[in-house]
Amino acid sequence: MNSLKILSLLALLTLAILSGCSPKPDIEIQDPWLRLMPEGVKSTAGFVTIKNNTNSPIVLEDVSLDWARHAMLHESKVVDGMAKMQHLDELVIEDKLIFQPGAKHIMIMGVKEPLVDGESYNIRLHFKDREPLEVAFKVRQAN
Ligand SMILES: [Cu+2]
Repeated sequence: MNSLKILSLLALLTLAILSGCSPKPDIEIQDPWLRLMPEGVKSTAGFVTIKNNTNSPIVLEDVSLDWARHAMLHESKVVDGMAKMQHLDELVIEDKLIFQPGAKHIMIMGVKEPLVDGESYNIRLHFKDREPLEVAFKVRQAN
């Protein structure tokens, strides 16, 4: 092995080590998805896990999108045996925030065009004192 090869190997190794140690993003997005609804249904819900990698709370204040009339933060609850949905003003994320079926979700109403299975649609997450984060949510069947 000549010295040039050794040098380039060393460079690659350094790069691998450096990238492995690069800091995590403040806000980590995991598995964003949208529930595929039957034809003709104009509302749906989005689900995602948002991880806070900082040492201080991050506040999710609102959600917005262009492909439906309205999006908001909701929570499903059973009150006196009845399933109800409640609007949430803002959500404080200490460690992580999980949106999932039957619990907190991004409520989407007035979908303009039918959503296509497997396609992605953007939703902006609005955090307090931060730039909005545009996230691609992928349509799939709820199981
Ligand atoms: Cu809802």
